[in-house]
Amino acid sequence: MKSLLLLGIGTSAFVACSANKQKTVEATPQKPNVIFLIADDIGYGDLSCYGEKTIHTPNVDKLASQGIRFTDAHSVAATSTPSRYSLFTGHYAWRRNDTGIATGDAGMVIRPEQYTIADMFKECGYTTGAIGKWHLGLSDKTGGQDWNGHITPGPSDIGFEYSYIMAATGDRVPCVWLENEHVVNLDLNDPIEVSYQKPFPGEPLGKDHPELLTKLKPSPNHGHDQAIVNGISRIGYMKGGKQALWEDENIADSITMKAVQFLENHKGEPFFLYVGTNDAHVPRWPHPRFVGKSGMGPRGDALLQFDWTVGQIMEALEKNGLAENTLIVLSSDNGPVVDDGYADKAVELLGDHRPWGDFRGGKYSNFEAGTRVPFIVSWPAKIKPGVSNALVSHIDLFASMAGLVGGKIADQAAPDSRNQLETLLGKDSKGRDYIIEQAGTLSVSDGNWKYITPGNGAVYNKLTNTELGNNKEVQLYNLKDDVGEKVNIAAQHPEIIERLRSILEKEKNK
Ligand code: NG6
Ligand code: CA
Repeated sequence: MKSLLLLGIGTSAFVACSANKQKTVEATPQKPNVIFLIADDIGYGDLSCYGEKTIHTPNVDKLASQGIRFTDAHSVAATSTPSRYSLFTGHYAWRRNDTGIATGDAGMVIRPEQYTIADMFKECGYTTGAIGKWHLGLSDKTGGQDWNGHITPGPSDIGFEYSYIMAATGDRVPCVWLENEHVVNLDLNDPIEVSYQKPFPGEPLGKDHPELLTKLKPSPNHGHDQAIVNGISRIGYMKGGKQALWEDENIADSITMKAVQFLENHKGEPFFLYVGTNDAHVPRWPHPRFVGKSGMGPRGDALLQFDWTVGQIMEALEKNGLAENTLIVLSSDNGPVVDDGYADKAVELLGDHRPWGDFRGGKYSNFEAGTRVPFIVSWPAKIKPGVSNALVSHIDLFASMAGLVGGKIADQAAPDSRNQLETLLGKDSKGRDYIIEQAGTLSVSDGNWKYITPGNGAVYNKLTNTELGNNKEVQLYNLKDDVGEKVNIAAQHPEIIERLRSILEKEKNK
């Protein structure tokens, strides 16, 4: 309701939603529940339904077999914060200059007055929840959190009625769960302090005390050598809160359990649940029951753990009679990375596995593997299973979900999101006419042609072994003939470059 009021529109959004609902009543007689299951750093080739023979993810495969598996779907950006920002707001993160990878003490990137997909669901009568990875900042400003009190503004100010989240990432402090904006299990006699500026005297750091790193050590020269939590050094400094610290091996269990609880608690009403898994982000320290199961070390085991989470959620839906009328979107926030900073043998044990499938690059890259992610939409009551090659972007989930539930988005809200519901439900096989991808620079793809704007960024990230796709020259690839973006044919096709370049210019000037 907030943005409508801010925009000076008198009608309540709920009324708008209900009024609009009448129009869509035929298409959606019963409001479906909606779950977004967003993996972290899981690539196109990391799920067996996408064709790699080296990994076995039966639960995701089952979801794909009952829904639509998309082959040309994209996250908005090749890292988490801008990707999730855009997913929740329908606003391209690159329109702002403060949506880069957030620290654990960052202020909230989405401001309370901004209209989000959760606001929209809420106004349409949905119960809303956010569980797992957040990475969108909290409180009014960097360092503005009261970790020992109510951390506000937070998820509840942008539409999520319930939240159980980690503030940022597994490798950033504070390593605690926040439930409804309060640290879980906090002992006020051992208050939490967090800083990204300077260490706390007396608190050992990974860089000085490798002997205390009993679980994982950072990869050489790859950061992650500050606060030590549970035998793993992280990014940022932290003090206190011993009783509240998460156990790394239980992170997936906690997220899964909270997700299952949420859907059980709300089975009698329509709900929207965002689940951001920690798998397969670093530090990878899966539960012992997955250790050694993939043969690929902790990264492969974390993929199996992700698959387990998916299976548990599907089973809980089944048990509670919700499976038929729940729409699940399963995807990843960005492409895959093998060594992202910890010596977890992910490189050594990768074998023939190709997390990026046939695509070039990976997380952080302008090349396709940066944002071409797994994307499955399942809704047994309505969707005929299949595979779709339509061009799809996370940016459209907001408007498409509004289309689904009869939500009304005011003009200025979610400006970049389009209603692509027909595509998501498998009734349209084309999808968008173009998408914009964000990494070191911006790219435009129409599904056939991909134009990467010139940029001065590094060509290669040695630490993660990623071809970043930055180039001082214009790049143009024909994705249909050259899906691996091997041959830059910019010189041969100035007219195609001009067409894609002008699309981007128009978008930038909006
Ligand atoms: C990088 C981290 C990386 C990961 C990433 C965020 C270093 C050297 N690397 O800065 O490990 O945390 O940020 O990943 O610190 S994301 O998927 O949440 O965007
Ligand atoms: Ca990520």
